[in-house]
Amino acid sequence: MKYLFLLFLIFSCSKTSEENCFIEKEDKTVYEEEKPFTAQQILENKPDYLEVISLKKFRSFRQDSIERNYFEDEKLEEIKWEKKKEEYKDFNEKFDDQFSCSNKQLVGTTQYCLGRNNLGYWLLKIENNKTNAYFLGLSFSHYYFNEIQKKPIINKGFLELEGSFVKIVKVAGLPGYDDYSAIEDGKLFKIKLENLTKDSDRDGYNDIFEKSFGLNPNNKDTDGDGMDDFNDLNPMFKSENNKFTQLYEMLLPDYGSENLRNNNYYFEVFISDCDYFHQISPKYHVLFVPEDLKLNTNYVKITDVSRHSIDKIRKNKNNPNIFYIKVWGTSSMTDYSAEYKDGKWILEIGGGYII
Ligand SMILES: [Ca+2]
Ligand SMILES: [Ca+2]
Ligand SMILES: [Ca+2]
Repeated sequence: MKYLFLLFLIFSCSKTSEENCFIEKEDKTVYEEEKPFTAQQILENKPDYLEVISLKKFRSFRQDSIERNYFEDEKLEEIKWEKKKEEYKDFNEKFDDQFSCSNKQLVGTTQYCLGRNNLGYWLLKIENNKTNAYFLGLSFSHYYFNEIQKKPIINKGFLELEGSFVKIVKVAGLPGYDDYSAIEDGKLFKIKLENLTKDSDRDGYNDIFEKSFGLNPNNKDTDGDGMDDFNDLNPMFKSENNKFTQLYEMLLPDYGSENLRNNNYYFEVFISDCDYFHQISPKYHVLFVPEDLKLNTNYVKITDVSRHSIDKIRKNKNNPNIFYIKVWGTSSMTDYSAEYKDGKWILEIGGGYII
């Protein structure tokens, strides 16, 4: 009886695919700008493994960003660019250009650099020709690391980065062109390498990465489909094949014929509760974030890691084979109508505009 009751609870709490994947009317949720954290709040919410030290002498955010963005003449810029390309050739080649890299350091025969991609900051390592990337779990919404680090970033078993607490300043009308302003300068951020590189289930992703995005740090195969997290293109959910997963697969951002299977640190992140969307078999690595902010991980709550989104499906009231669905990019929205005919989807753009 007790179990039956529990079962009933589980059933009544979870929404059906019908509710999670389909909408009746246009969703008119108004986006509310969230208040940026204060320095105090960033400190209160910092991960346990991070130590923050206030420095007396430091390079300010302003100074660092002015020098970083300082544009000399075109020729000099080109020389600088070529020099950087040459300096980071090893990292770019070995990591297949999945990161932009800075502050390279050699420790013994091991090479390190600070990497950045759309998910956030990473420590990259090349050791005996083997590569590893460790996610820092520090949001670019709150943390800024100086482009020019005056001291080595690896020091006595710690990763040490100088920088500031920052907030994102949205540029009105230009989504994706966020700017930063410093809240508090002169910080030293310290993480013990042992904590950073910890990979409890030895699947290739450090614990911090798995916890930041809702993967299981104690299980190589989070969704139990037989493919380990590192090599699973859709590591959070088991893939299925039905007409609606096919529709979502067709609407995914297309990166052509480029083989991204081995780009294990390159992810597209989608905010969706729709089971059909969760069940896709993509051509590159994907992660999903729950629509309910309360169910998000601490990292995703404060970090905008999603560049594209695909809405819920709207039905045509008169024709059960016609559906409507919207796809959002960083600066555009496309409205599709989709007809399911002879076992295939026919997509038509029903209008679209640039924001
Ligand atoms: Ca792991
Ligand atoms: Ca895992
Ligand atoms: Ca798996």
